[in-house]
Amino acid sequence: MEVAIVSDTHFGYKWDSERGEDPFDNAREAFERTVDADIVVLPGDLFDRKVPKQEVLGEAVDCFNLYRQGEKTVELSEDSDVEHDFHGTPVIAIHGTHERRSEGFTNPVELLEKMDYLLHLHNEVAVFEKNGEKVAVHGMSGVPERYAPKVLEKFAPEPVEDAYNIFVFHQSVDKLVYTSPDHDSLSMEDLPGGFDLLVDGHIHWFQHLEGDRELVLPGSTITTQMNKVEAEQPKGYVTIDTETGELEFNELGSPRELFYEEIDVEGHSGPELLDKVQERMDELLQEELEKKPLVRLVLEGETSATVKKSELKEKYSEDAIMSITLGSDRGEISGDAGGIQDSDSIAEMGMQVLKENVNSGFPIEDLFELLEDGEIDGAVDLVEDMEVEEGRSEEAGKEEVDEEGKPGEENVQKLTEFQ
Ligand SMILES: [Mn+2]
Repeated sequence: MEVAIVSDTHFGYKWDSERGEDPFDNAREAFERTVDADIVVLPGDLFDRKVPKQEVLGEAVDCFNLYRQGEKTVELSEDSDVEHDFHGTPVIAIHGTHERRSEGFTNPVELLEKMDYLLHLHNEVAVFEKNGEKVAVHGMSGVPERYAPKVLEKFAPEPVEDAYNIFVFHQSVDKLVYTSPDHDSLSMEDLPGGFDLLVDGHIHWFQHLEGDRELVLPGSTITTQMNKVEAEQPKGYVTIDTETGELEFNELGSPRELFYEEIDVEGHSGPELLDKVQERMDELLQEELEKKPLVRLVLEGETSATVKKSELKEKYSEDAIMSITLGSDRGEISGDAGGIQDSDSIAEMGMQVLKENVNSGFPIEDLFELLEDGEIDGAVDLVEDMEVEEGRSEEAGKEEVDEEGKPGEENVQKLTEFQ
């Protein structure tokens, strides 16, 4: 069988900005190109927010209608934990960190299941059959990292006999991506053995690790972090031929270009610095591109120049969507990092102070980002959403993982993760 895996489409990411259509454009291309697959697997973060705007849901449904027009070539076998009547190309999804909600609340992936667009798995297996061949998809939806080892232990997925077995999850994994030293998270050794393939969403760039446990991270179909890795790694989706075990990464044709540029401004005066930036921008913008590119400028070195990031962004706003960082990829501002002063660095410092002082698991970065983008309605929605859910969690008094592995402290991770 041919299995296609399209991860982290993040519908609604940068909605209301000039990048608002990017998630849909990229997903549409991936969906169109995989409509003839026997099975499509979506490893979480289909949506960027757990309560997407109606317009975002509408466009997502337009995308999923592509699969509905596909042909169903497989049947769910009786070995499955679930029953489902697929229309068109069978789509199986788990929910990710961005969609997870407390028990009793419907997340957008569950909503799509109710609308009959896909089958949502959480600690369940779906087994497909085609001409005597079997493919088993075992799905564990996203849970807060600290609970992941326990939830997986409880799920304890066992490979289905005589089938090609895929385990799909959406978590950080030690050594592959930053995990907090303060609490447990999954490590490679925790991942179940005996599977033909392990598939992890969550991490936004493609990785394929072969060995004792074969693990593939398809990466997101869109750029979200504007870092060096994202600039170097193409965006795309994965296909697997389950008969030969052959795995392929398929690059998308025309996602928005990302340039990551480090510029040494050591000892530069203001005009020198601006000239150097201009020179680099001229080089970058030579190429004719379908969409205005993303440009991440990292200004390295100490300088006495006073430059406002907002002015630089504005200067090139016709030709590029700019992100400017001082000193390092992480944008750390130290007291002696030079004289580049601007409101953005104050924003970053303010965020640091807020993060240190807000310990309730409130998604403060999301709120800040919305306010920064001038999305007041979105910010109000987020606050209201949190009030409702916090009230509910308190009511339930949840500290431990429940049967479904859906703890009340669902937003804790938002503070440390951007994926
Ligand atoms: Mn993601």
